[in-house]
Amino acid sequence: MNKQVFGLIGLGVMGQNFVQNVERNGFSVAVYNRSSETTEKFIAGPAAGKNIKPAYTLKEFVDSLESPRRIMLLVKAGAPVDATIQQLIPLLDKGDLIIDGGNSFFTDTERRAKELESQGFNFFGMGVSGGEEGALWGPSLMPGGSRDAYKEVEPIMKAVAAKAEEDGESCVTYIGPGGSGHYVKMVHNGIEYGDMQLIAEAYDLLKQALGLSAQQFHEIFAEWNKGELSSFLIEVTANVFKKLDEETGKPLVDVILDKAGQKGTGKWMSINALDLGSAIPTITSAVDGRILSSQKEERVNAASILTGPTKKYEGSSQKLIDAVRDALYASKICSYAQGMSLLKRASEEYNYNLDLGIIAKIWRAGCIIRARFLNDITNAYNRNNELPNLLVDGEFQKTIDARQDAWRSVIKSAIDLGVPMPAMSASLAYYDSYRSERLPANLIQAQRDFFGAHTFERIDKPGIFHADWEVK
Ligand code: NBP
Repeated sequence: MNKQVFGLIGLGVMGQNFVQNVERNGFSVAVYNRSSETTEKFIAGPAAGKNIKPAYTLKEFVDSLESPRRIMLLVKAGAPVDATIQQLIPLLDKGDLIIDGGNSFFTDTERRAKELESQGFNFFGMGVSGGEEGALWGPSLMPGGSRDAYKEVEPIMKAVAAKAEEDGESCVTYIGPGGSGHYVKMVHNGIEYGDMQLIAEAYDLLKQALGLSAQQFHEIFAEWNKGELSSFLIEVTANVFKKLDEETGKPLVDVILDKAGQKGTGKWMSINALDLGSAIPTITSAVDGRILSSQKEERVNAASILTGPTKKYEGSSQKLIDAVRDALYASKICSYAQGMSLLKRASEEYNYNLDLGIIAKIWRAGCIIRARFLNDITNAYNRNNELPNLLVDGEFQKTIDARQDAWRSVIKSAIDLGVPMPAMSASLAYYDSYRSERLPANLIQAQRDFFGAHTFERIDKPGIFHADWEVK
């Protein structure tokens, strides 16, 4: 009997869509789900007439796959992944490959890879981005694990991944060893948090300063999507403003409660960046922005107590709209500069040997942060693979130079009007800090030495010094 080429466990929305994508690309598939009713429904529904074979026990599932087996898990991250692996192991042969395609935390992936590899199995942590549509029609895939094992699934992954518009290249590449695939996915998601917050701040300033309507916002974002900001998230934003609420007839965005949730990847990235000593203030501000938004009741109370400026914006509307577009682009560059710097730092710390230019390339299609500007990042790393920070690339430097007056004027307007722009301001402060030859850390070192004898270095000679700070 012919065995199936690819196995998938976990028929949630992602699993069902991913497996149809694999089958549509010519690979036979076996599926298993903990609850058999879901499998039955899937087989009778979307999988009907396709080369997708159901299994109702894990043994039946494993036996239906060709060797070495390629098994992908798309189950809820955390304990379900460990539980599924434990049930699978006694049924597998050495050399079989398990791929965890869920949003697992990278240290869990590191642990699982070590455990499974020590027992002779192959294990991959693979970031999958693009939501349910991406899973069905072409996601961006970030697989990390052993390079040899990747060869076993490379043709399948290349076939199912999104293809970049510019050159038709598949948005998947071997990322690196251990938990690197999930690490890169975590950074992708953190960058996504940054992008979303920056867009929301641009909207907020324009709304508060100019009182624009949803239709006007639709037109502005649609226009921005034709230029340098062209990206999935700007396109989504433009379309959001078109949707009317069926109950009230108002723009749906205006009736949505201003409380944003956060599932964890943005927070994980901020915590990890602090651990590695890599500054990502824009992305951390985006996480903070969601946290503050969720404190709705406190904010409503504070709004009746705390005061701010009462000024109205008096300049030209079009000038502000154009300046906000420029500020958004400059802030976005800074946010990506922080994300890429963190990847560079993590690559050194965890020996991932990441290729930053190629990572930017596989984010060009399929994933949530897909954007025209990712080509510019790849080009920057092609010019200099050792770039310490995107900001010092000649092209990005020119891009920011051309926009920095507008960027500063936008932040000034926000301050004058009392509109919070935490992520945009954090981007500008990052830029100003990074370009400062001298920061005020001399004073911090003096304070630390004063109260804790922490010592300091001097600008005029090498060595470690401590002063007696008592001035007689
Ligand atoms: P869910 O995260 O909702 O997981 C549903 C699947 O997990 C079902 O097949 C469920 O089986 C299975 N499962 C659970 Br819950 N507990 C289990 C256990 N103890 N043992 C075995 N199976 C268990 O589904 P999803 O939204 O499709 O996401 C799958 C993964 O992909 C997640 O890690 C998610 O973070 C990640 N992801 C999601 C998206 C997205 O847009 N949704 C995007 C990118 C990545 P059951 O049917 O028996 O309950």
